Amino acid sequence: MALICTKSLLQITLIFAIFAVGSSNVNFGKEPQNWKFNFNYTNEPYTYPKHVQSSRRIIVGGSNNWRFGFNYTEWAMTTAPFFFNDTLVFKFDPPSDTNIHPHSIYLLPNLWSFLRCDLRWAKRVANTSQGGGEGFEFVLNKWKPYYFACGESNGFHCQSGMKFFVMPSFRWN
Ligand SMILES: *[C@@H]1O[C@H](CO)[C@@H](O)[C@H](O)[C@H]1NC(C)=O
Ligand SMILES: *[C@@H]1O[C@H](CO)[C@@H](O)[C@H](O)[C@H]1NC(C)=O
Ligand SMILES: *[C@@H]1O[C@H](CO)[C@@H](O)[C@H](O)[C@H]1NC(C)=O
Ligand SMILES: *[C@@H]1O[C@H](CO)[C@@H](O)[C@H](O)[C@H]1NC(C)=O
Ligand SMILES: [Cu+2]
Repeated sequence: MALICTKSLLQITLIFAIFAVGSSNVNFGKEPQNWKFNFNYTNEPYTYPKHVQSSRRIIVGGSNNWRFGFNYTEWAMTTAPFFFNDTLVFKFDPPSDTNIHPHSIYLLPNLWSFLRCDLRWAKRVANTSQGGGEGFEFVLNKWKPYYFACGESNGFHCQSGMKFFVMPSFRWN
């Protein structure tokens, strides 16, 4: 449910941002100093502070990498916001004699599948061998929600925490 909250928050933030842009016009006469700090219509309609860094490379799970028994929903909530063109790096060892429960990466089609770890319409983006070495790279290059999950053991890994949701934000620079 925290997930839905995160999503709603994003939407509310977005709506508020749109509203703020719309109303800044109206308030221009009343609050010029406020307007000055946030918007500059003499330049481009969307000129925001340039404090946000350019495309990042984010290791999914940090030092935990992509593994069983870690809660990636929590990780994603504490790591958010994610931005357009951020690269997610999934690191997991390929199957071997010592690694008999390898992982993979799937994209689930919607929130419903995500919540239920229903892999029936999921699209595999990386097989069990593709997370080795420097890891598997996935670029967030569309403005859409991404529902990631491990597809192994018939959804059991997903249900145990190997799933997370990402909605890339605009980067204003
Ligand atoms: C707005 O943009 C113009 C042109 O780029 C610039 O000269 C001016 O300093 C900007 N004003 C503010 C308040 O950022
Ligand atoms: C994202 O990366 C693509 C390809 O490198 C580039 O063409 C595009 O302008 C980038 N978009 C943003 C918002 O940074
Ligand atoms: C995983 O995908 C890679 C790249 O497409 C391919 O070379 C490899 O054979 C696949 N491995 C398995 C176990 O399917
Ligand atoms: C992961 O954390 C989220 C948010 O705290 C929680 O709702 C969810 O039940 C946790 N998942 C597991 C498998 O523990
Ligand atoms: Cu797994």
